[in-house]
Amino acid sequence: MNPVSKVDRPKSTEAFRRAKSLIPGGVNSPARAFGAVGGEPLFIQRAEGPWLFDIDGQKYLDYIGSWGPMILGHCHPLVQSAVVDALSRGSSFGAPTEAESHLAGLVIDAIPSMERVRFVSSGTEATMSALRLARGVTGRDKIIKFAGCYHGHADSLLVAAGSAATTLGVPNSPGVTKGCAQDTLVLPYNDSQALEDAFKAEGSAIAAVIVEPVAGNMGLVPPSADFRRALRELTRHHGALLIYDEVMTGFRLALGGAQELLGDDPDITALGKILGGGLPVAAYGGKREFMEKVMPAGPVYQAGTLSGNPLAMAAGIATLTELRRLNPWPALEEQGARLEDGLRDLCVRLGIPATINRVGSMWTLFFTGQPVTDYASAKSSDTALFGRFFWAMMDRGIYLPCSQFEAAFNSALHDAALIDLTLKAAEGALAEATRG
Ligand code: KE4
Repeated sequence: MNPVSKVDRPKSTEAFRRAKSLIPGGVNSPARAFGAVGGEPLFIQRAEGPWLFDIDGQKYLDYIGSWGPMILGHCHPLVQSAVVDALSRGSSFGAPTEAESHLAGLVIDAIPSMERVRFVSSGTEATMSALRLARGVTGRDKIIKFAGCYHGHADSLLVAAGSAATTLGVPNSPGVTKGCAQDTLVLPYNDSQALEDAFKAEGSAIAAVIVEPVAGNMGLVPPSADFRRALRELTRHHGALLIYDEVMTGFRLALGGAQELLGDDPDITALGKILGGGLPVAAYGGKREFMEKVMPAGPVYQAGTLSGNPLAMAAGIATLTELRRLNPWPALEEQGARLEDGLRDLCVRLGIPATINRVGSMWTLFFTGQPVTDYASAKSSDTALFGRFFWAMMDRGIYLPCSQFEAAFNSALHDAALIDLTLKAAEGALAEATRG
């Protein structure tokens, strides 16, 4: 029996035991291991629309959506049929196909700052390649990232903030060398002054600043207007490239992502998740002057056996085409606001210190009474309470992200009835989680 849950899931327990005998930690990505909330992960049998079904026959309303991709819901018929149709013609050729240009055209139409785009197979590849391009274009070595932002597991991005004085990065994983980390400066998110100071000190050595334009990896933290202004002005003034990591926000916050919603104009953008509709597709792209430096057009090397994979392209084309037709963002905003207001009312009524951050269909309920504007304030949250709330919601059939420091994702199928179902579950779960 899972010590943190009131529901017995014997098949998941056995599946996890077997998985741990074969796969490190029993999972193929640490985010799924439930380490931050205790207990053991559920093994999923199938999904449909907004629902997940585990191998013990339990049904859950899905608020992770594969960590973002499933904005249309699971098993969308148009995506399914597109992939099956593509599969009938073969799964991979290692040669160009017209589908790649079709999806590239949809991306470029959606995101005006992207005049050229290169497909890869994961968000990590996209951000790693964007940084290599920025270093290749500028001839500079240093990059700036922000504490609490996650850009995948490329070595130069697995870096924590070093001593505050120097902001020089230190590895935050074994295997990342000091030599690699030393070129990564880590600053507080939303801190324009720190950014200005870093450029004053190192401006001529900085190749790029990479940022989640709306942060989802410390929980949901929106950017201040002043921070966004500083990002664009300081990079432009010092000749560094501004990289928007929209792997999570691309096509999620608007068809053109956070940069459309906020009216921003980055030099390079990284995309992923929704771009592949659940299949492995990611991309980086930007101004033609920069992208034309990518091999074979230019000297900056980047490659991938399954980049532009026909099945993944088909899923992406179907997803973006349906998003353009459906235009789900007004409803995602309306239902997101309904959920935010409902959760806030519950926490006030129950006397629970909480902060809810939301942008469109991305949100986080932080168990802290203070505003959450960066990683330090996010970490003031009561993560033990979050763990109890997570399992109390799971036992009521609501599947939330398994960490206080992740964003939740509504799909276009999370309608008013499902939001109300969520709020009903939350009322009981909050009361249970806060009982002494
Ligand atoms: P992938 O390499 O996991 O496809 O993408 C890395 C990445 C890059 N940029 C942003 C803004 C991201 O959110 C991610 C990956 N997000 C995590 C969830 N916080 C994926 C879940 C996981 O690691 O299993």
